[in-house]
Amino acid sequence: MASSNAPEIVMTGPLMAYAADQLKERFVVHELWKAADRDALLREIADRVRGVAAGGGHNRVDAALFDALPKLEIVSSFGVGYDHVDAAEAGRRGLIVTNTPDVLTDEVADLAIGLLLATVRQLPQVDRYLREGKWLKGAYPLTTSLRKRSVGIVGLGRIGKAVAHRLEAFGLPVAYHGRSRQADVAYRYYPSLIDMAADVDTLISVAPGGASTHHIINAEVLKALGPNGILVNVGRGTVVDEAALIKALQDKTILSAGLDVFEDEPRVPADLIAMDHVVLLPHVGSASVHTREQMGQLLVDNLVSWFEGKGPKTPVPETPVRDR
Ligand code: NAP
Ligand code: 8YV
Repeated sequence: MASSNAPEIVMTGPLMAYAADQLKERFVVHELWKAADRDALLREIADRVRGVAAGGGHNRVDAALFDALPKLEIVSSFGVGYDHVDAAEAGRRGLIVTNTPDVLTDEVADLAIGLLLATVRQLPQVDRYLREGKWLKGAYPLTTSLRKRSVGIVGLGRIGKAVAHRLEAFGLPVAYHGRSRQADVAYRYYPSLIDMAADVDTLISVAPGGASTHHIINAEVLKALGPNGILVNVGRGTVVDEAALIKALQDKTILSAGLDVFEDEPRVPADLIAMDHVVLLPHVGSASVHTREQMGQLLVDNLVSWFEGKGPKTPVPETPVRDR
């Protein structure tokens, strides 16, 4: 339990106990989502709250919250993606926003490869086949293969590069699409996503959410990917036009998809759930105890460092660091 003169912060939603308990040791914590009258709580604490701990992607941190908390200095967000935080608006107001990069990179890259293999070799379907006793009546039909595939990565950032590195070990050619060519990699760069989709048969999206990536994987891109095409998405659901993807899967415009992220989580379209030729995961890219604890620790460390006057540890680019 923090002393009564500790800095006051707001938690916008539940966080894992590993992080929440540390916050309560160090700060006076107001749990916004538990308030019977959210606006009344915000009015009561407005002159005292200097920090926000934002957990998960469902509670937006935007101008309305900044207006309600005029003494706010820093938003520490859980996760590397921070599309639930209006970081541009925070930057305009001189507020710091931090996220949790790097500590989850390998975990999410591992999951992306697992999801790719599960999709190509139909691992969940094969498991169901055995459990349903069908092996006793005959072998599972032959599947498609990773052999001879070529992969285009959408968003070759920290996680995208870790995925590419793993794909090299599998002997697969890798290309990438992003807004700019990267000097430190030898993979083929495509300024045009549709051109890349036409040249590969496997797309792996690790791009962030937000306006600039909204629905960039659309009907035209899926058509270019073609009938042997596989889409794996571990970035954000909003990057893919989900309705166009469902149609492309129904019409066999592409072969299959492995999805860890969706447009309206945790709601997943019934049309996707009804399909047996896709693999669907409930946004578990970083969801190991090890990695979630590292992320929780970094969320805490950013707040502690800031309130000790040492600056934020991992500020996002939209919010230039300033002294308190
Ligand atoms: P990062 O290092 O910032 O990489 C993001 C990449 O996306 C960059 O290479 C960037 O390249 C590219 N990009 C940004 N805007 C783009 C646009 N409009 N069009 C095309 N490419 C664009 O981030 P990271 O650490 O690799 O994380 C990537 C994302 O993965 C996160 O933002 C999050 O949404 C997602 N994620 C998901 C899970 C999960 O559980 N499934 C876990 C962690 C992260 P350019 O700047 O050259 O365009
Ligand atoms: C988290 C993620 O599960 O880091 C991200 O961007 O998508 C995941 O690691 C998510 O942010 C927590 O809700």
